[in-house]
Amino acid sequence: MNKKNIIVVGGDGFCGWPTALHLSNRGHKITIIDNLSRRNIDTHMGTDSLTPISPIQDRLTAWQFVSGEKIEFANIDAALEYERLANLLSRVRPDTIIHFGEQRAAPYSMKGVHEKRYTVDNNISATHNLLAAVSELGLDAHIVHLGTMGVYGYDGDGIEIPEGYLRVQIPHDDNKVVERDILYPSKPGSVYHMTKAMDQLLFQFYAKNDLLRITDLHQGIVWGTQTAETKLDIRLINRFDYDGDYGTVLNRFLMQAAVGHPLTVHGTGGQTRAFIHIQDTVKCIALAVETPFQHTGKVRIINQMTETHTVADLAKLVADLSNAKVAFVENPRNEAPENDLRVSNRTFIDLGLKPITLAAGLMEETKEIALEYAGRCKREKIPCLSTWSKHQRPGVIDKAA
Ligand code: NAD
Ligand code: USQ
Repeated sequence: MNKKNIIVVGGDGFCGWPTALHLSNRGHKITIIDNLSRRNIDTHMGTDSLTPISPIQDRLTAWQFVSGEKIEFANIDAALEYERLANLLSRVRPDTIIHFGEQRAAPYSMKGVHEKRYTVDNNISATHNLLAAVSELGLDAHIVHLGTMGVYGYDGDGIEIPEGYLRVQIPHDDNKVVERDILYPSKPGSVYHMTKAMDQLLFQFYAKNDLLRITDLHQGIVWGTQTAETKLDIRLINRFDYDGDYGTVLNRFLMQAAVGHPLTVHGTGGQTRAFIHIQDTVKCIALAVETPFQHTGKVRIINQMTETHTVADLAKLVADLSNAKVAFVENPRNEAPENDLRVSNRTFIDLGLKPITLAAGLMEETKEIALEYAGRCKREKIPCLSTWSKHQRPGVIDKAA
């Protein structure tokens, strides 16, 4: 395999850190860029990862100790420090850039005007700065971006969601029909998801105008915590978000079961979502990076998910494993109460991905993470207090009921 020179933007985060280690383990040269904003948001909100994550310098020292590989780190804000970003790209001259460096929580992005503006400014500027710098420096770097399934929306009409594009037929004069591949219509459900929809247009423009090679991975909700590499030393442990803003649904249910808290199902729990285990996330990204990708003038879009479930089904699965109670709480989000979801994930399956199923991985996650670190949970940080509009109520358990 051709060893690559890779920059990982957002490489201190939940997906970025295990990806950086996995690619380093596969022999690629890795440089992480991260402004540590995710850690700073935790400090500001009084929250913390359920797992005890080490400072970035300790993480890097531990990785060199266990693997013999050195990962470079630069504390750069990709949204605000264009010159420093461009200087680093110019010095490293990467052949691949993986872009995780965005504010990624939907509830955080809906908390208030500050968080909305921060999410838009941070995410759009970070993406655009990267694209502009690669173009300006004339780098032939493959940009791999972590997008989201949520850009497609959840219409629930049973159509299989394709990988990014819809082939449409447009009736034309003289009874002719013109065929086009168009971006699947975006229907984002939060300010955060909206930034991912906006990223798509930035990618389209730079792929066409500046001939940049771009892969956009539309990822589902990531669950699980550890990968083969993060298990090698306690200082490498991955983060596990459980609070009402950053915790995602399945990891929250596992944590709630471990601390004896009812599982907080929003509304009826009829929302169907796409999921992927963190170990499959890192494998998919390695496949995307290592598979040759020539410029075609078109962004390559791949759906990165392995199974779909309703929220209520997830709660039942976790409750059956743990005897936890299920609480149906007010839905603080403006989302369809129920939807179908069928998604094509043909590209990664064809490239050889053998997915970890929920049924196979849940028990290990419960024992090794949720129960192991339950004592670190701050129960007051569990409720989802961020509402999508002023007319909605937080997702808290009604004590009177
Ligand atoms: P995370 O918040 O744990 O990691 C993001 C990292 O990027 C953090 O370390 C943060 O400090 C850094 N960052 C943010 N803005 C930056 C900036 N301006 N400059 C430099 N660094 C910056 O999030 P995650 O869960 O690892 O998600 C990574 C990416 O994957 C995100 O873009 C997210 O939208 C996408 N994604 C995540 C999930 C999921 O379930 N976690 C699912 C689908 C897609
Ligand atoms: N939900 C509950 N109870 C909870 C928490 C959430 O019922 O305690 C429900 C939500 O209302 C929603 C569903 O679970 O219907 C998923 O919520 P989530 O917080 O797990 O996921 P989401 O907000 O969609 O965002 C996460 C990541 C984001 C990523 C996205 C992928 O935070 O970065 O882009 O998953 S996707 O959903 O496929 O777009």
